[in-house]
Order: sequence, then C-alpha cells, then structure tokens
Amino acid sequence: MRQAGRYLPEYREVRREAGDFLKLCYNPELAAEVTLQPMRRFDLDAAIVFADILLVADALGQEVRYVEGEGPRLSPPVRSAGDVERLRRDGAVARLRPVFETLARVRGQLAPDKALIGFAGAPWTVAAYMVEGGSSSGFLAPRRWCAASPEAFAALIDLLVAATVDYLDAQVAAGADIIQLFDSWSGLLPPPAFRRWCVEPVAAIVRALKARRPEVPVIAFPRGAGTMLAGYAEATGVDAVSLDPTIVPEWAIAHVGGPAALQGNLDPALLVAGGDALSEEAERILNAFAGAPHVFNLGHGIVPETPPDHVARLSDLVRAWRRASA
Ligand code: 1CP
Repeated sequence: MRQAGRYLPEYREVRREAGDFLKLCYNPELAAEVTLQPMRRFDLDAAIVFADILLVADALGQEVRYVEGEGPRLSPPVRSAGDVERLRRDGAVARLRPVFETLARVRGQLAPDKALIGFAGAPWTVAAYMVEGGSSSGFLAPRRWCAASPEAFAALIDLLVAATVDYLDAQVAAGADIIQLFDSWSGLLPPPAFRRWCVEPVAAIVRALKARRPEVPVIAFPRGAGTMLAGYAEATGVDAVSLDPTIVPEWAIAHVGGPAALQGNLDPALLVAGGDALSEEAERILNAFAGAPHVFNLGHGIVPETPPDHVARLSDLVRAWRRASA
C-alpha cells in the first residue's frame, strides 16, 4: 500500500521542493528520499518505491497531470481503436528509467534484511484512468467501452500487459525484491468482466514475469472484488493476495488463497482513529489470520490525516503480537 505521503511532514517538505508530483516521481534522488522516509521513522519490513501507477500511461504518450486537490487528469482520453493505435508502444519502458534509478538508489541505502517492493497498476485499473481521462467514482466510460467494444478494449489491455511485464522486469533488474500489482478498481466489474479484464491480464503478467524472474514473489491487490475473489490466487498464479478491509479473513482463508499468502487488511481509517479502536482491530485481524500465511498490512493506502505516532504504535503492536504468538 502507499506508505509514503502527505501524512509525513518530511514528505511535504520534499514535495514542496519538487514542486509538481510528477517531477517528484521522475527525480530519483528525491523519490529515493521519500521512499526511505517511512523506513527511518518506523519499524517496517519493506519499502515500496515512490512512483505512481499512472506513470505507465505517461510513458505510453498520454498526457498525465496531477491537479492539486482534484487528482489526476489524463488527456486526451483513450476511447477508440484509433486512440489505442496512437499510443507510443516503442521505448515506453525506457522513458520510465528514473524509476529504475530510484530503485537502485533505495536498494543501495536499505538494510539487507528489508525488502524493496516494486509495483505497477494492473491493466484494468490503468486502462480505467486512461479511458475515463481521470479519477471518477463510477468509471462509466471504461465500463461501457469494455462491454460495447471488447475487441478494441482488448487491444488496450494487451498493450498494457506487454508494457507492464517489461516495466516490472526492469524494476527487478534495478533492485526490486517483490512486485505488487494494484487493481484498485476491479470491484467495478461484474463477474464475467472481472475474469476477462482483471484475472486474465494479471495471470498473463504473472506468467510472463515468472518466465523471466521465477524467484520474485508477486502480490496482487484486487480491491473491492468481494466474492469474485474465490479462486483468485490459483487463477492468476500470484504468490499473495492483498485484501481490502471489507474481506472477512476466515472467508479469504477458505476461498482466496490456497497455498498463496494473504495480506491485509486494516482499514486506514482505524490508523487515523488510533486508541483502543486501532489495537482491537489490529488484534482481530492478526488473530483471524493466525495459522494461515499472512502479511500484516493496511487494506488500502495510508491517508494524509494519519498521525505518524499511530503508525509507530501499530508496528509496535504487530511486533509484540508476533513475539507473544511465536
Ligand atoms: O503528494 C501528493 O499529494 C500525491 C499523492 C500520491 C502519492 C503519495 C499520488 C497521487 N500517488 C502517490 C504515490 C503512490 N501511488 C505509490 C507510491 C508508494 C508510496 O506512496 O509509499 C503507490 C503504490 C501508488 C499507487 C496508486 N496510485 C494507486 C493504487 C493504490 C490505491 O491507492 O488504490 C492508484 C489508484 C493511484 C492513482 C493516484 N495517484 C495519486 C492520486 C491522487 C491518484 C488517484 C486516486 C483516485 O483515483 O482517487
């Protein structure tokens, strides 16, 4: 999940210095610094490289801007087979070289026992932003297009699968130990479309990446997918499934993972709330997943309102629970 960001005063300072969010993503020195900030403050097991899932759209030639207070804008929106044709396939990954430099810098400064997570958006979620032209509560444009013109939409998904495999492979070459695929909007699709546009592309990426990098674990985060998650680990071939906060642990152990690990799934709002509410929820989750392979994590990214002290308390709490249950 996102672990750097605006809840940290030291991040806000670097962000001011960089000016624009994209400039920060493409500045390896500053991006490495904000990746490492949470590692210095908290006792965490892994760092996630500072970048964004929408950099792939930028590398493919769509104009990506982050408008303060409004979220990302992607223009022009991709809405036809011709629009897909016009995307720049060649050299897309080379344009993401600053991200590889960030990874190499972070790996050089990170303790050897800390993992470094590389990531990308899953094809459906990146396509959703590319087709909608920005963020949205409903993402009607991509939901309508994938249903009305599945062949044209498939061309966009295939392009994203290929670009994402090369992007992730290069992240591993630069120092990523683990890969996470964020499918933040997978919960917007009905089951057949979820299988076609979320499960199949993630499976294709995992297959291709495993052929090149069999040793690198892959985590997927199909947010909001609910009962569509049954059989997800086996169908995609991922090593771990990251669960959003609505998923009942006992159900996930029985239906989602199989041999795969489960990750999650504390509601980020509890980290804002703190107090007994936070410790009770963390313990509920730890106890519920005990006995199954589990990576404790949030169920979605950390929010700007989060008091940093609560993050420190949560990591202490999880460490103490592990010691007590060892
Ligand atoms: O400084 C700022 O205000 C920018 C906020 C921010 C940050 C910190 C954005 C803009 N992106 C990021 C970094 C980021 N994004 C990371 C790096 C790791 C870290 O922060 O520690 C990661 C892993 C992401 C992933 C990401 N970006 C996702 C998938 C996970 C999720 O939250 O669902 C998505 C959907 C995005 C898109 C995005 N990036 C930023 C915004 C405002 C948005 C749009 C969100 C929306 O649609 O509402």
